[in-house]
Amino acid sequence: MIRLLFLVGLLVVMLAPPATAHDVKAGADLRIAQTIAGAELTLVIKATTRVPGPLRVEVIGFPSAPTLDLRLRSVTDGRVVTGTVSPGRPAQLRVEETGPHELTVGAGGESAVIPFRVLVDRGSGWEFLIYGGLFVAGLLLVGGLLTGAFNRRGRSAFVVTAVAAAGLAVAALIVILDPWLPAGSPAGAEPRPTDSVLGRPYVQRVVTTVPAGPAVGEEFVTRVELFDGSTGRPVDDLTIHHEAMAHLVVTSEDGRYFRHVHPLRTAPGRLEVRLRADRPGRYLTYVELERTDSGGQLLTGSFTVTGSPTVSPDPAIQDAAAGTVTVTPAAPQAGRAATVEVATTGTPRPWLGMAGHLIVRGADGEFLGHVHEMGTPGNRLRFTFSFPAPGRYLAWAQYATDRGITTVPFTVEVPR
Ligand SMILES: [Cu+2]
Repeated sequence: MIRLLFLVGLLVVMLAPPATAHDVKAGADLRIAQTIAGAELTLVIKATTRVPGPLRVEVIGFPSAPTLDLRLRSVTDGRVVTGTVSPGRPAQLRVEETGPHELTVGAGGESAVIPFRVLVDRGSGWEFLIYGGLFVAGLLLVGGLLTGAFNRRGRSAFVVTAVAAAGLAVAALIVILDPWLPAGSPAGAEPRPTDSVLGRPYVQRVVTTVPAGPAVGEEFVTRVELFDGSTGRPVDDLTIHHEAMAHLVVTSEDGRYFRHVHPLRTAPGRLEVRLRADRPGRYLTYVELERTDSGGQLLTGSFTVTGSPTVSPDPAIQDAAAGTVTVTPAAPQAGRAATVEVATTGTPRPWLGMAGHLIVRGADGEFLGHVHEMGTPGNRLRFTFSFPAPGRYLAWAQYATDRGITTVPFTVEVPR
């Protein structure tokens, strides 16, 4: 009997609680990277515990952020509250109910509309068994004591004690099993079919610039329009993926220009970011995103910049200083894991949920890879990366410190 109990206990411990990736949990902050007014920042919508109540919004700048104008609208009843937020000065916006909301963020003539849901945990729903069990046990314990005191015959006292013990056992069992029991959906959650395991259709994209064919040195808007591959309707169900609605990598064909930015949602299915190019030619764009209940997707595109190169090249795209990057083995084999170590200047702090990012592009632009650091021994970032085929690769390691985001560009040759 003891062996059986031990076996059951072991099984319970071994069965991990069911994990659902990218589920917005009540009680968890929502972190969204945005590139706005020339700044790279992360907006933090703090978890709410009660509604009506205040919703706290913070901003972290890499390295700085402008004051952002906030406008929070409840989709359910149209109620609007406004405020401002800057680093170290959080906003408190009053929310009246759970459910869908839109947060409009504005600065420097740009604005983004971020759809999200205000969720409040309702508990697992099994509490009634815990409290019920304890209540019954307590009641019967008192009853048992009274019965024992006034009744000489022990049998009814035994029954009462047994029921009390059963109540205690149920309460204790629920407490122990709680992480494995299905949690009730939080108040304000989107009603979803539970059997939607197939995912949603792939996204088709159109990348354009405003104006079309921008000139070197002139600010322009890169616009990404997302359409559902099946219906052709705008895709507006992006989930937060690595702390952003979408990650946009823009590189010149020669790789001397590199930007990793987080475009603003200016309309349903439309993402925009302002850029300035420093050389003419073809630019390649890569969008990393994830639809609700679907996997991650990588979408590619391109645009052309006209004019002649600017006099001073971009300081962010100089080659890495000797000794900054170590690739092991020095001549990596195609399809085999290689280790890339990058010496950092300053202590990295989390950006997009990680200490470091490595983006690798094939010389012809046909391939783009993105991995995260695998442990940071001291002021070094360590990545594991498998180059898919022989050839020349352009790579950029990125990390954030108090001084902002550092990009370390380097090239890797994978021999035949
Ligand atoms: Cu990103």
